[in-house]
Amino acid sequence: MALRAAAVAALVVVVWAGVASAAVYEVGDKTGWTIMGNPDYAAWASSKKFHLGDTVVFTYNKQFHDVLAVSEADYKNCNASKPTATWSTGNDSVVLNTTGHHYFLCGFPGHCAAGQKVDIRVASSSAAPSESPSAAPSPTPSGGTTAAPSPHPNAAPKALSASSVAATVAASLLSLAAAVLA
Ligand SMILES: [Cu+2]
Repeated sequence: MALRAAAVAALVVVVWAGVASAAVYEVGDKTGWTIMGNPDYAAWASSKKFHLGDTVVFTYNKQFHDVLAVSEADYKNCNASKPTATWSTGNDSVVLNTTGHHYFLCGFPGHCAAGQKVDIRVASSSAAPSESPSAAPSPTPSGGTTAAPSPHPNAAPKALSASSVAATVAASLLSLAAAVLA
């Protein structure tokens, strides 16, 4: 049972690390969502690498701006008449749950034409960086005549603070699971 508990604990850590790796991006960074100062949202977007599950946050004065999700054609033409979604609280989080382009613009007259529009492209999942488990050091013993290595619960990682260790944790979990099932 101890091994089983350790395996479950390791699995929880892996899942947690996966969730924690989803990034949150403030649109325009500290400038926010505005036309003041003519922010370059194309430059902002191209400076990021958006992945499935990431969140973009639009922060703005709702008296002067809003956020509309629009089609590619409406994005190009700054047509705010038929958005597919609208946000207007002034602090709106949008989860990027599909790959491809996500087009947003401000629906206030003239703002899109002044540059308050952003094209956020989410890379396809196959293009997302994935750490190869083979790159992580494996604690699995190689060779020897022992058929079933018996790791103890201490083999499970305890203090993990960075999602970057997910691959290592996954490798450990695989070894642990193999041992449990053996
Ligand atoms: Cu605006």
